[in-house]
Amino acid sequence: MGQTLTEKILDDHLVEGDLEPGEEIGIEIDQVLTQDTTGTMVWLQFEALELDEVQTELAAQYCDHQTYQFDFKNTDDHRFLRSAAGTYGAYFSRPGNGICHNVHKENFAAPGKTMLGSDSHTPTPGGLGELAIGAGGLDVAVAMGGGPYFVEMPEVVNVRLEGELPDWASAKDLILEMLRRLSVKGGVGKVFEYTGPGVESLSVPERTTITNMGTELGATTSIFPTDDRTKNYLERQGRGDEYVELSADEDAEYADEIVVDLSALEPLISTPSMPDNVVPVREVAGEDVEQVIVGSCTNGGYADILPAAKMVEGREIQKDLEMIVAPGSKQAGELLAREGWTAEMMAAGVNVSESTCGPCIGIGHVPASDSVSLRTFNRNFEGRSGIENDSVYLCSPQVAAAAAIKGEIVDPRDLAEELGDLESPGVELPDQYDGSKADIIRPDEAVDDDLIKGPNIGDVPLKDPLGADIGGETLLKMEDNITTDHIIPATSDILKFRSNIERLSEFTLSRVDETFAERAKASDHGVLVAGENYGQGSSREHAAMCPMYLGVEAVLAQSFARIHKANLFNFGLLPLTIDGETYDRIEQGDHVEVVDDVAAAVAGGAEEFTIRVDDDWEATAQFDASEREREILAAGGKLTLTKQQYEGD
Ligand code: MIC
Ligand code: SF4
Repeated sequence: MGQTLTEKILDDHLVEGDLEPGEEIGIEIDQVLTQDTTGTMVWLQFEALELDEVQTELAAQYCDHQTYQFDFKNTDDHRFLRSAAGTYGAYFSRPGNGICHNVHKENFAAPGKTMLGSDSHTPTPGGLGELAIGAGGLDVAVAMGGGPYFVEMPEVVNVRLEGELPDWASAKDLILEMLRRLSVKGGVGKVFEYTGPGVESLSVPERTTITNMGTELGATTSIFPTDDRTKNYLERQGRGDEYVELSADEDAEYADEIVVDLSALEPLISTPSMPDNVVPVREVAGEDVEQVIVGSCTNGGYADILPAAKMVEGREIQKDLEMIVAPGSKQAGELLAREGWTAEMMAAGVNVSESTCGPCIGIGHVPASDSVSLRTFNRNFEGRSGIENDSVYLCSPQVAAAAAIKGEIVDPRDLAEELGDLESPGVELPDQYDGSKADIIRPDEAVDDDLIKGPNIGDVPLKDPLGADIGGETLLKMEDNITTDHIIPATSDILKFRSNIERLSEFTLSRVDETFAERAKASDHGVLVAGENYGQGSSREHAAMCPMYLGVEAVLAQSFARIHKANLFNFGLLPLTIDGETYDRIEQGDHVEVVDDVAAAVAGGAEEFTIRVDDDWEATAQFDASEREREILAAGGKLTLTKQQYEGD
């Protein structure tokens, strides 16, 4: 039987297990990526592993999320990251050089390679045939030390593309259509492999918009085959020699097939405040807009911004609205400037910003109260923009620019008809770009050979080995789809403590309940209860570390997001799956106790536990863990276990 492209790449990198859906496999990692919000912990953990240098083919550290330096903490973090990259042999991309996924795609992404990144949008280079997976920082640190990455073998789903995109529809509309059909949980345990005649009509930047936002479906990753367009893209980057032709075998078998006719797509939009609240733009047309932002790792490339620039050229954006353009990389920004597009945008009234994630996680350009913000980003979780009760819509650059011209949400097809002189901008790639100009310090140019830690950089918290008794007060009962942004918000006032868990933990779950951290600390032992898809969103391991630091011992949820569940294991927390009835019955404040000797049961292979609630009633909770995850829990976390393994060798 033939293989899917995913299976081929996994097979080439397999070090443990079989490619059977649901089974745990270990794969060798070629490249790793870290960024500034997750990277400090990655390097502190790497330091704790006491290795001399990075063991993967390539490691790259980016400074992208918070590039506005509010106080010394962030600048100290960036300096620490530079020193860590220099000390251990990683590439270092300076603040201002762009968002990790954009810069990585331009400079390092290569067909057929595997990559692990401490950011949930790591799958972006899947658009170039790289198999890239997002993970918690500790998994990335261990992979960087040469250890395999363990993941449940996903089901491979064939997304067959037919036809070609019509005028005004874009790659963003394709991924929004996937979200409309499948929801934010629709990709859990899956890889989306794009195939079919429609693939060749999409440029590499369009493909990476799609693979980037596969994360919002909950997918393990997404991938495209390679072809002349991939080759051409790499050649423009001066990396033509890295091209490899890759595709699935003709007789490959997929777990499922989804067919999307590109020619039937129209401009779509996600309405507040979940990426899968997708409707045709026409359904919400007429809504007043006060802010429009074009940028991010989803739509921040040259090929994404150029359509918006062409649309506003020679026009003026509405006076009661602000339009911000933040190029995803310095490369994109530099090319647009050289070709005069930045000047055109500025003349139209656009506020051109630095290359950063910034506003995507509420750092800068926070929307005004009670206002609508239209963004080309990938997430619109409530409060993520930096203000509670925000109203953030997600759309393509074309829809964003149309709103800036009109002052309200409008389908660009209708605006074109109204104006008479607005043409569909299409997609155009830049001419050759000399990659050496990128603002990256190579390992052989390193400026530091020792770690430089500022006063805000703390230690990695460790936990005791798993004991027999687990349980305590239900410190918080939460609903479905709780995001890591709820658990540890990423706004600048909070994120500045990312390297200092003692301080950061004070903000744990504060967006759900302001008194949580205080209560958790006071009670010392406790559990969390949640509905479906707990921990969706980011790879932020702080969302497991901080509850652990405050004394949470177990999380009982109806289901978990993949990366967050792995992070819970990594920090020694017990993830238990409960059914709807049990969820309904447990109240906040109830005392929940796991009945068995937990340490012994985990070691003995138990797949379920009895929980006793308030000494009054009992229920069964499922425990789905691999052999390796059981060992991690027993040791009190992955860092302790990995150190023990190194010492044993
Ligand atoms: C995000 O988009 O939420 C982030 C910020 O990029 C996170 C990483 C983080 O938590 O710092 C992600 O997606 O993993
Ligand atoms: Fe940055 Fe936003 Fe992309 Fe996360 S989703 S990497 S915050 S641009």
